[in-house]
Amino acid sequence: MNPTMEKLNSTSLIELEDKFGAHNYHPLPVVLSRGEGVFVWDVEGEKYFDFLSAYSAVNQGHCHPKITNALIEQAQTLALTSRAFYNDSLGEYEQFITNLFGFDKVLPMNTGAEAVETAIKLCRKWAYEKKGIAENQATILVCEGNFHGRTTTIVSFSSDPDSNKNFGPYAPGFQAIPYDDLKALEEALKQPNVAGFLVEPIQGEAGVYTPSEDFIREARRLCSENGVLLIADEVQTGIARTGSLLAVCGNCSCENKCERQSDTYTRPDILILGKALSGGVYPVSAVLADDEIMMVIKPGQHGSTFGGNPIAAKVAIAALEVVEEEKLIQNARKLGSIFRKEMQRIIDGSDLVLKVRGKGLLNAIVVNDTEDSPTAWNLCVALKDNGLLAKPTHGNIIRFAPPLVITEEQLFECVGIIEKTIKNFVK
Ligand code: IF1
Repeated sequence: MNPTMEKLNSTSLIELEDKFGAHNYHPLPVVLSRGEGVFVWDVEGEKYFDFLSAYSAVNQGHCHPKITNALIEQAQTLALTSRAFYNDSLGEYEQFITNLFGFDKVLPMNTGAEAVETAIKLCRKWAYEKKGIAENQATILVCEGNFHGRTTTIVSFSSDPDSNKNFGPYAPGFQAIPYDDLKALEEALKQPNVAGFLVEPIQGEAGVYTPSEDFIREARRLCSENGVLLIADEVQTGIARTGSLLAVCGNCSCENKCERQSDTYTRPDILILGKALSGGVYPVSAVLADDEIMMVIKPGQHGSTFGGNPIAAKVAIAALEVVEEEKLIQNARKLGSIFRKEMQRIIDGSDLVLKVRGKGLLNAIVVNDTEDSPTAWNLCVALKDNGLLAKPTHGNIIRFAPPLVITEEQLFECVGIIEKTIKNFVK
């Protein structure tokens, strides 16, 4: 950056992005320059509660010292070797994460979408080489309203025109069924050549849709009965966000160190993690599975330049240790139920908001207006003016997902900001 360039203000920085950056986002009009814990500051020094957490990548809070130190130390030691050679961090990380989540092996990648693509390739290869489905005939079931990333294969099975219009031709081999519909799943599983069922335990982007209590557990039973792989995309719901280590843990909260054997835990065949796997300081994602599935990929058949790099390995260990050390699971569970109770109280006294839904500290409110109305957006701008940052997901739904390190006192302060903003809001 030009050293003489005086510190630009928010308006000038927005103009720079507008002039020189692709317009693939429409950010809220705030320019952030610092983050710490649950707080972020804009260029003018205004302080905000972050109620988006970079879409649940910053569960451990912004710039968590333990995680950033792991990043800095490793970056000053050995940053990238490629997988052409071994390195002294990857094996330790692989042992750590497979023990923690209870799978034989992990395939390390970088972004969530890369991990989803990896899971799709793994499922298809397993289907041809182990299940005996004829080559190129495998079908993977997905859910309407899904969000699994933005690669051309993944958007091929999106039901959101914003995600896939004019990005065709679309990849074949996917079939969508309604979310949280066990009858539809049971029917679809009767078809030949079904290899897997890719599902978000809670649909984040679709508007934080929490399915019926038994959906994932019954989906597990149906997939097992039909020899189909259950593929859980926990990129957004995982790593303590929903008040359990994984959303598929159901109501278990690691109080009893269940090693995920508890009866409320639904074990997927393939587990996909991302986002908070690094606490938001570095792109780290992972695909976990047992040998029977993972070993179908042989040397040279899959990989990536940065996948499994030493920095990612050290950062991910630190990020996962913070979850345990700071009891983020228990905090998300406790404060999540307080938050929904408080939001319900506010909703009961206002006709601006229809409902609140979610699990742990992944919640959303439905604004009482049409999807294409500016109301949710305008409410988020008003929240920003009152010191809290959130952003609408689909049209009239506002996601509320603070870092899991938030304290009860801070949560009540945020409830106060939301209540005041709703009360004073004029459509
Ligand atoms: C954007 C949404 C959230 C994800 C699940 C895989 C991925 C994501 C369940 C891919 C990513 C991000 C992408 C980001 C905004 C955000 C998002 F609004 F797009 F849908 F969180 F809900 N599976 N979600 O939620 O992970 O490749 O991004 O690392 O694209 O705008 P990624």
